[in-house]
Amino acid sequence: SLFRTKADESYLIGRDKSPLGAYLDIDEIIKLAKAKAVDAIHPGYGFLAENAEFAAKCEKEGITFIGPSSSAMEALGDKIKSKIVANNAKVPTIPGIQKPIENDEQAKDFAKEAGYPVIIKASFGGGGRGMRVVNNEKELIEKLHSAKSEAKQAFGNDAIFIEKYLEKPKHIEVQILGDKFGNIVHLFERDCSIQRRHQKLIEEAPSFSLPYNIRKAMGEAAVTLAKAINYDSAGTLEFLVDKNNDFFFMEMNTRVQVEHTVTEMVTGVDIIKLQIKVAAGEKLNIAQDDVILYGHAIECRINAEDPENDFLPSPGVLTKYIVPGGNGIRVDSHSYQGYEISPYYDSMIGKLIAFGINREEAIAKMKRALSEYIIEGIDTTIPFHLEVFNNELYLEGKTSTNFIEENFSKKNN
Ligand code: MV4
Repeated sequence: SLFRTKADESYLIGRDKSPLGAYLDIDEIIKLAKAKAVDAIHPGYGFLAENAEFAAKCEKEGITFIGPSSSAMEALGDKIKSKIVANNAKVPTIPGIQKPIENDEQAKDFAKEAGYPVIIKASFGGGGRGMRVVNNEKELIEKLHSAKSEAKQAFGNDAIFIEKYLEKPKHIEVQILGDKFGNIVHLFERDCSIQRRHQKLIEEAPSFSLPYNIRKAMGEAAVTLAKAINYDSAGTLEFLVDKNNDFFFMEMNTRVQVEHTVTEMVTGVDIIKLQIKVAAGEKLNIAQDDVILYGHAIECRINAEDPENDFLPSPGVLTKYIVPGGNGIRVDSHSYQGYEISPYYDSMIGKLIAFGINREEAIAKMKRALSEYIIEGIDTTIPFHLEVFNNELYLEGKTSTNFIEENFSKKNN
């Protein structure tokens, strides 16, 4: 990876482990960190970024984990617990039962009262696993049981809960930053509605379709919740927003996310730099009033996938690789000509970010940059992105989490 060539020192970990095992080798990472007298570890946004065991081991060994405390991470890894925390802080959550489902009757009673459709979710779930949308009572029992066994299988915990299902919501997430002195600011929100099978493909900041008063209220709700748990690092609170612009807290991510870049572009705040500073015990050097939005930013995830073929992974060597540039274009990437995209990991080649004075200009710059991003040897999501930026509904801002399914499914599924 490109970043390794930029580091002063680098070491191989997990030589004899499997591709996943190598990245998850907590003990070897700690051992190496101690041998090299490492002060702090940044876990990135990958494998160990939300692993409370890893954070706890760093704490125990006196190595600063650049992220929240292991206890905050543990509490927020549980979706039922985090809903209860939100409710106690008077932050709205989706109507549902605030505890693990104990029997079929309980779920049946809730669904009857709330009305179908409802959704079953795994408390420790992710990536849509252990999740079931239930349209009527006939489906309920079977889906309860299959969700439970899928959750057990995938997450080693079969706690599931039930909520009212929101139709065609927007996925809006709020970036926050806290320090060890109780200061917390929000950096406003991102719209991440354009996803496919729970993989985000396009993210934007700020939200282009919500009025300012709603966005401000969401930011304040995020800070309220973060304060309630003494959160002291960078984090993201995910909300769903319904057709009436009512917003509901869903879950919190205790790491920096892939799409933090668009927030950096519209606030000028270097999120990673501040995350490192607060981990080192420094006070946040910005107050809420210092956070001023300017312009619009869009990120496209350029993946090694074939959008013409159901986004089938397309690993291989980048035989030609030329990145776009110019005013307002940012490329964050670990790739270079000759680099091989491995079949074992995430298929991302790079993140292409465009900044403009408004959404229209950001889109124009993005289209130009997409057409100038030259990648040969493998298939990429670039043609898909170009299509989105020519889609009328997208251009009008009429997107939801169902956007790809509704507009691209004939071709891709
Ligand atoms: C929902 C929902 C509608 N109603 N919950 C998907 C991932 C998981 N974190 C939560 N998800 C959803 N939860 C209720 N009560 C719709 C989704 C959902 C979704 C959410 C965000 C982005 C893309 C999505 C795609 C399908 C379903």
